[in-house]
Amino acid sequence: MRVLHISRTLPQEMLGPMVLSRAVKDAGHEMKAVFLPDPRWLSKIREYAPDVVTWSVMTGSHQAIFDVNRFLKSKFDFFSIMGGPHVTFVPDCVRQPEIDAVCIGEGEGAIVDLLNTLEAGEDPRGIANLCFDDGEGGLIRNPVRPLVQDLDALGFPDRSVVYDAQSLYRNSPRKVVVTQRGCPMQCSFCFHNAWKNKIYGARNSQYVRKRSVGHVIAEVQDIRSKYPLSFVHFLDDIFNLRESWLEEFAERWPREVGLPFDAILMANMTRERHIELLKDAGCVYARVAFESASDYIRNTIYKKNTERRQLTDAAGWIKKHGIRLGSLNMLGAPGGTLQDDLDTVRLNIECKVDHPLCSIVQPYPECELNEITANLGIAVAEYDAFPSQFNRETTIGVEDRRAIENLHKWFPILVRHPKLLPLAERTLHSRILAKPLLLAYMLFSEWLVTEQNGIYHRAQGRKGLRTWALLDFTTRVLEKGFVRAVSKIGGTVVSRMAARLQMGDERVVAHMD
Ligand code: B12
Ligand code: SF4
Repeated sequence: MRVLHISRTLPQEMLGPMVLSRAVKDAGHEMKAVFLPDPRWLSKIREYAPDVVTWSVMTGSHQAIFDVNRFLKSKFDFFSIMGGPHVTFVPDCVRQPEIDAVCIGEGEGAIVDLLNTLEAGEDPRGIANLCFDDGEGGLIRNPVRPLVQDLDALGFPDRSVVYDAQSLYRNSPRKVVVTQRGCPMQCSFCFHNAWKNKIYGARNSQYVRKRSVGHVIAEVQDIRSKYPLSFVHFLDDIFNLRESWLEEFAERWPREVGLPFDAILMANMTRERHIELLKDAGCVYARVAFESASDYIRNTIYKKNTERRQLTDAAGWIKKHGIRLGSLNMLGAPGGTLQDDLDTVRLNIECKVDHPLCSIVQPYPECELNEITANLGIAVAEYDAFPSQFNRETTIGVEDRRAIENLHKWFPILVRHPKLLPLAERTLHSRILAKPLLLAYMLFSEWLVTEQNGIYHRAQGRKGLRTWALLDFTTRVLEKGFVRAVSKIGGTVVSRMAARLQMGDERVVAHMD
């Protein structure tokens, strides 16, 4: 069977279609991908004539995907299947006649069973993990198969499916790698809690899985033998999850790979020893999720189970060992106040965060935060109203909405330039300043990315004109400004450039954890 994965060009390559493609190809089928915008997308689809079209769906971009799928269904004949977090939690969308099936939870086994069944001309409606419209106003929702326990047995993700279709990802010297699945924490705003408990009813011992260090290293060596690679971005939600794993990784990585990398750490698991190991292994940038300075918001609302002291300790050790410190923060919490959010700015200032990343909280489907916002009477009415852009506006009915949205734009600037705090406080309620602040936020975020690029260059020992910070910053800002100005006219070249320029923007890492 011929499978085609269709996706928007996102700020970084996606592993979902790569792992699906590994399973699809190992089972003897074919898989390709198309990334939008692509002026030749329709002719590519016509030439390839896929039997099955796959989509990965996140809340916020779901409507656009449903629309494109509907359009394609009116032109071509294929079986359409969607997977990923949005449809896992909102499978009802399969009632739309153009969506033939949705996959709940992990998809490797389900997609292979589907292809084999369709090829044999049999009825796929009994396949585990898949959900169908029953034609009578209800759903056929099959049970999920057990979680994949041995991640090494899945093989390496098939990168060619993505890199052959989108050269921006292939040519980038920075590649994403994941070493685990699952998370033991219970954070109310994160999909893990709902995925583990509501979808799988799993214990942490089944849910939290790690690849062997040898398998990860072999994958990175394999990538390096085929594609440009000088920096590894580990996607793991908690890189310091298991100390014995970290010890082995830190011992082998510098000898067997020797590339600089970045990672996310969980403050309540972090010891200074972890930072020493990471530093020795080549970590140049580590992010810690602060979320909120308020103990009530962080632990009662967000359920991070993390003391303020654990945040400041982890941050202090990262700085002490000369690693760039990033923080992840969320403003506009249900039950929180503007003062709580200003305290979060102050906590970041106290910790001297180099790369402060901030979003405005969104209660995604089936996450516990929805129940919390519903109990407070400020829940999101419709997921369809979710912004598809990175969280820059509030979707829940919090007080001081305007001020929180303005503070979000000020956030990275204030953390790096605390003297501006009194000025910022005077502007928070201003409506006229909203747009200029957004512009300042975007420019400053570009500057943070420039600083980050500088670290990557230094870690590689690179020198020369293209490593000059001011030049890097100016070139990217001018290019983006130019693309914005002329993109209204449309055109192939501009679309391509716009897609390229998304690479490395602040959203790449901003929402994670
Ligand atoms: C890396 C990452 C990104 C990257 C890459 C996104 C991507 N599409 O891969 C970037 C930075 C671009 C990104 C952006 C966003 N992200 Co993000 N991201 C992640 C992260 C950390 C890892 C994803 C990953 O690679 N997992 C590993 C792969 C192997 O798993 P997977 O993609 O889930 O695929 C498996 C299954 O879901 C399923 N599957 C997936 N697709 C399909 C398709 C078919 C046909 C089938 C059968 C099965 C199937 O099978 C796969 C293998 O088992 C996750 C959190 C996490 N730990 O998973 C958040 C996460 C997916 N992101 C999330 C969000 C909210 C976003 C944004 C909306 C943020 C924003 N507001 O801008 C955007 C949306 C972008 C988009 N349109 O896809 C949420 C999604 C919640 C939801 N209800 O939708 C998550 C779960 C984070 C969270 N804490 O809740 N993200
Ligand atoms: S927010 Fe981070 S620590 Fe919390 S459950 Fe999600 S991945 Fe785990």
